[in-house]
Amino acid sequence: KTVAVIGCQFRGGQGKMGVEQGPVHLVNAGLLGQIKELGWNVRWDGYQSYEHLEEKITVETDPNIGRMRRPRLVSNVCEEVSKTVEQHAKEGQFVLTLGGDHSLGMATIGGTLEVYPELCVVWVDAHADINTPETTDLGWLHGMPVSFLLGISNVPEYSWTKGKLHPSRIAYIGLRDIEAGEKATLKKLGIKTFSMHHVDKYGIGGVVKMALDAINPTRERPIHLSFDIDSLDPQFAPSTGTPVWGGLTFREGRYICEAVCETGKLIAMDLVEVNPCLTDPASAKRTVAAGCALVRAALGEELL
Ligand code: DIR
Ligand code: MN
Ligand code: MN
Ligand code: MN
Repeated sequence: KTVAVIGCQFRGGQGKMGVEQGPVHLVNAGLLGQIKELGWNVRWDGYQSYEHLEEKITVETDPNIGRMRRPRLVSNVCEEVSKTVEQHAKEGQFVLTLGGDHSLGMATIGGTLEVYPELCVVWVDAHADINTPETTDLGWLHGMPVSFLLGISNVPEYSWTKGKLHPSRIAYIGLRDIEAGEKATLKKLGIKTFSMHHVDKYGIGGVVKMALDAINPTRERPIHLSFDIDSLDPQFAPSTGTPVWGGLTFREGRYICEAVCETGKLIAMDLVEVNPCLTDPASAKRTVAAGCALVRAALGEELL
């Protein structure tokens, strides 16, 4: 068993410096060695820097499309990442993408969907990331990837996103900061959403079971886990661009990874929005350590 690890040094889907440093910090914390110790062959795909695109696509050549900021840059980077992910998945490798911001979700899931059309998605996040160019408030693409995966955002520059994900094949866990337009979209499409309220009410074990029962009732479908570190409460993951109080405990976050791994159907994971530059070093270190532990759990680390 081989895991391809892609270090996506990309921050263009949001406005804060430093999220592009997430992969370096995760790797420097020993993540690749930790994965090897779990018995995986690691195919490190390297740090993917997008400077060649950043140079070509400047703020001047990339004006807003509607409210979308840096739309061409994000599209070009994500299209490239999508091909990389697809290639690794095609070769039968587990694909681990280290972000970078969550606009990358349209790339990673777009890539795995090409290889696994029956795919379902567990999206762990404080946010639903389902804004469209019409509903987005701030215009950053990291709040919009799911809308492109579902095909409800139609922008010519994003025609490579095929919109093949069916709304019944995605479930959210950890939600607590959703905009009005997003709420309307989630409701209209009947998407399975488990907010922190549900985590409190049913416990994380119940929530993960209900989520999988909804999107993967016979557990036959391959699963892509897209994990935004801001799903964790800021006390466990302070170093992220948009922290929101009242989040998952470290154990709840890790339980999701353990339970999804236990299905034996997990074929890809994204760990995104780790921004080690936003806090003091100790808080950054804590956030990175939490991220490494989540990945290990998803890749089969058992506590006992
Ligand atoms: C907000 C924030 N809903 C947006 N989204 C974030 O920009 O659309 N996602 N931070 O992770
Ligand atoms: Mn490669
Ligand atoms: Mn997100
Ligand atoms: Mn988020």
